[in-house]
Amino acid sequence: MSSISPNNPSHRQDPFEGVDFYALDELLDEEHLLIRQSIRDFVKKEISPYIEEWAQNCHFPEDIVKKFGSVGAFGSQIPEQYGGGGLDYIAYGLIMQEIERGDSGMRSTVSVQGSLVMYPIFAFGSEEQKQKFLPKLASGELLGCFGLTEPDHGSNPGGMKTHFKDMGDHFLLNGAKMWISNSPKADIAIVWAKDESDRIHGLIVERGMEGFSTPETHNKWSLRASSTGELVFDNVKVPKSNLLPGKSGLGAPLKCLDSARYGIAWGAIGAAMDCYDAARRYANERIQFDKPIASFQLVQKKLAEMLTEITKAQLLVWRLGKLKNEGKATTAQISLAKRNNVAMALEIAREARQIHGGMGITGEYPIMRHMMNLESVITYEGTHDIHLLILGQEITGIQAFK
Ligand code: TGC
Ligand code: FAD
Repeated sequence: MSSISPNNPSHRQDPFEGVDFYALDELLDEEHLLIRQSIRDFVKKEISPYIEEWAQNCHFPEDIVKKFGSVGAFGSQIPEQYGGGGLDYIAYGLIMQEIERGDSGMRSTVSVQGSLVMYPIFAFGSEEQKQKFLPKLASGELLGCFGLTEPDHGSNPGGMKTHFKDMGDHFLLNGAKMWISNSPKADIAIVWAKDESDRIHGLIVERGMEGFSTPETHNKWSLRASSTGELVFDNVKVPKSNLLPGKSGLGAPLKCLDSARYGIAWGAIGAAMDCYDAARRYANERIQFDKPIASFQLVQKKLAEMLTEITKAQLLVWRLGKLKNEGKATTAQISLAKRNNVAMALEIAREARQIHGGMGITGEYPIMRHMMNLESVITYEGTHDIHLLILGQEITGIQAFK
């Protein structure tokens, strides 16, 4: 690939300063503000100058993993004794917001590692598993992935076919997972599979185990700077000590998804803020009919509606974060926020793209990249419609999935 240098003038300047129309910073404490600033600085230095080229070239920069580790982006909500940050859920949300302001694919890497790999090991793992894996995952020495989705079971993971047999001194794992973020580069995979009684369990599958492969998924138009692939298990011998002993059943992976979906609700605001900020600047600079396009009412309408929706979304996640800190946030509340905020961000990306006219389709601006990324974000971790049905079930008491 071509050389990537921040000194190359084609590499994007990043003048972003935040969006806070309702003085919501007053709801954050000193530590939250410091964490947000340090991640914002990190994104400006380590992601913004390069992201366009990574995305254009479908390149996942493997060295970013240790850099994320060094800035405390992995497992901020995991206790410090295991290498995590020991921080609250507002801090976790702010980290996701700032990283997704840089790129949704970068945020994917971080939310998978923190919420879908470290969290299940922390919540359902043995003490030995926690000691062995969590500090290395926190530092970025190890990269993990989470295998729930299968080729024939996406929205309905309970129908999964991946299974394992008890062979006495080990388990024998067979099956395949699809659409797995980080998989081609991951050192370990948290794999959800059925035992001989059709009960779902989590297994830690390690790179190098015979019969385990991770083919990469090519030709994506979305999350191009994130590495996506399959997990294939062909008679993989998994040591019994690699089974997560603390919880079984579909509720175990769904509990991990609660944490990751919560992070996405914050992250989507980051992508929306970046699009809004770029559109606001562009509207003031771009002259048509001898005036800045910002002087036209239709452009002002777009900007005013963007700011309104971002502000509503910010209030939503702040309250959700407080509930999460108190252990009270429900799955349906998280669904509402993930669904609303991702759709909001996608709509803002589309409107921002229009404000940029033809320039909006180029890599000179972050808009089209965010827009294409958000097409994955609105699908993974439960599609837009699945979250609507989770809410429908909460409201009516009637499940409409099946
Ligand atoms: P259902 O019968 O509703 O529930 C099965 C069992 O699970 C329990 N449960 C939960 N437990 C803990 N936390 C939750 N959030 C839970 N939700 C449900 C439930 O009580 C029940 O327990 P039990 O003891 O009675 O058995 O399950 P269902 O089969 O009807 O499916 C429900 C549905 C459709 C909502 C669910 O399967 C779902 O959410 N589908 C969407 C699938 C999804 O989100 N996949 C995400 C894959 S990972 C990913 O996309 C990562 S992208 C990462 C990135 O790059 O950022
Ligand atoms: P389907 O389930 O086939 O859905 C297709 C359409 O049918 C959707 O519109 C859906 O809303 C609709 N639909 C399905 N069921 C119903 C119903 N009952 N009622 C109404 N409408 C319905 N998975 C992982 O396990 N780990 C990962 O790390 C991961 N990373 C991903 C990264 C990317 C880039 C992408 C695109 C996906 C990733 N996924 C991952 C998979 C993701 O979670 C699934 O794509 C998602 O859950 C939807 O499953 P599906 O693609 O099979 O769609």
